[in-house]
Amino acid sequence: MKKKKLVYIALAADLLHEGHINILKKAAQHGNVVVGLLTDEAISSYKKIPLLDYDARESIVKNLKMVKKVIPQSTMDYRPNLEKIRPNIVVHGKDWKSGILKNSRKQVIRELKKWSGKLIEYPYTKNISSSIIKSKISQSNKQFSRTSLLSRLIKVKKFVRIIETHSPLVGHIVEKINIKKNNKIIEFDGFWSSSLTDSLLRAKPDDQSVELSTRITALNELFDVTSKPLIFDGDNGGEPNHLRHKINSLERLGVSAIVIEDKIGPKINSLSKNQNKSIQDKIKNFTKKIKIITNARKSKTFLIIARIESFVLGKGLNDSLRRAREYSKAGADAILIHSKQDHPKEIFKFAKEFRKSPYFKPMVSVPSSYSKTYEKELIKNGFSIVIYANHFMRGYYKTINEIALKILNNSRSYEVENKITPIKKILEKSIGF
Ligand code: SPV
Ligand code: MG
Repeated sequence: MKKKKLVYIALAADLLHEGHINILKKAAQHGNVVVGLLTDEAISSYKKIPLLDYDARESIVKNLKMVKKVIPQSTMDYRPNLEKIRPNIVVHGKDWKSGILKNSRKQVIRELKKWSGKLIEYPYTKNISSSIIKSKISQSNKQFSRTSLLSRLIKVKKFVRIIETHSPLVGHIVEKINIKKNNKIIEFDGFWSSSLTDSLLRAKPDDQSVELSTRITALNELFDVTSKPLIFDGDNGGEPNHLRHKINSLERLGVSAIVIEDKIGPKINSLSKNQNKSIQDKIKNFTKKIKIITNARKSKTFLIIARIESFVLGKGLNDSLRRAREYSKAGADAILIHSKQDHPKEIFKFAKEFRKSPYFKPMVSVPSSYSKTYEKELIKNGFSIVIYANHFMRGYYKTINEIALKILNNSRSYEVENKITPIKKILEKSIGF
């Protein structure tokens, strides 16, 4: 009997639809189908993290009657799997001739030549894709799985990039903006709700005078027009007796994580020069707050990020390491090690030691003062999250001042035209609403 041909097809298969079935049926007509199921890491290297994780997707795909076998494909480079199984045929939708997968296509063709394999391309089934289904779902329920997104991203991405988002408009821009570098999409993974910029937006100092209810109303508006995860700056968590209720409100809203800092007394922003009145909390009291949050949250995917202020308050490395260990033991899911130096030496020293600890947890960096530090240095030193904490607000403040002065100085608005977005563009669909 003639041996059946081996057919390879790579799929994400997040939300299976008739398009998948159509192409699998076609693939099965050529021989035995091996699905290279894209791992969560592979998918999030070029689009959003899948709704269903690898195991869930695998259990669905391997039970389809057209599929003989499922193997993981862990990057967008098909070659390692092709080399391993040397299929006679690779099946793919036609649409990868242009766009982000163009290069992968060329590589596949070159690779198949080595053993006279063939690439067969079929037109995509019209008007259906996982992205279309997801966008329909998310339009009807924006909170859908938002809370858990950050904990999943930390697991599948080497590095998570978060940026301060003080308004729905900023969120709308952050949600959409991206660049292509080395065939990968580089984008912001989520939002930072900063106490500093939430206060500045309301022309108030960063001293907790903006009520939580005001900040929550703002989050609601932001969540109305976005789908990425958000980390909430919870200052020091406030009154321990109220903390449980705050956590319930934030989690229900769809917030993914709260950062609480180990300072008590009058709130003074960590980047302020004068920290004389800042008092660091006792480890015992702060770990109590962490435990209140671990007990209050409904799901472990709502993360607690403990923020250590030892460096800001001149306490040094040993104190920060002791605190990191105790906060981690108490249940913190990640550690934000803050610094206001203009270089990252102290936080890198911390990272080097903390990485050896049995209580190690993912580390978060806020490089506001050490802004010359590249992300790749943070990654090399073991950080998994970066928060760009205030940059949009600082840009906004500067631009508004410049525009106001230009109009006053020129007694007309013409001179500001080259500093601002043309009305036409604002009304275009790409920016417009
Ligand atoms: C914030 O953005 O409000 C922060 C970070 O807490 S910092 O301003 O550096 O304290
Ligand atoms: Mg703050």
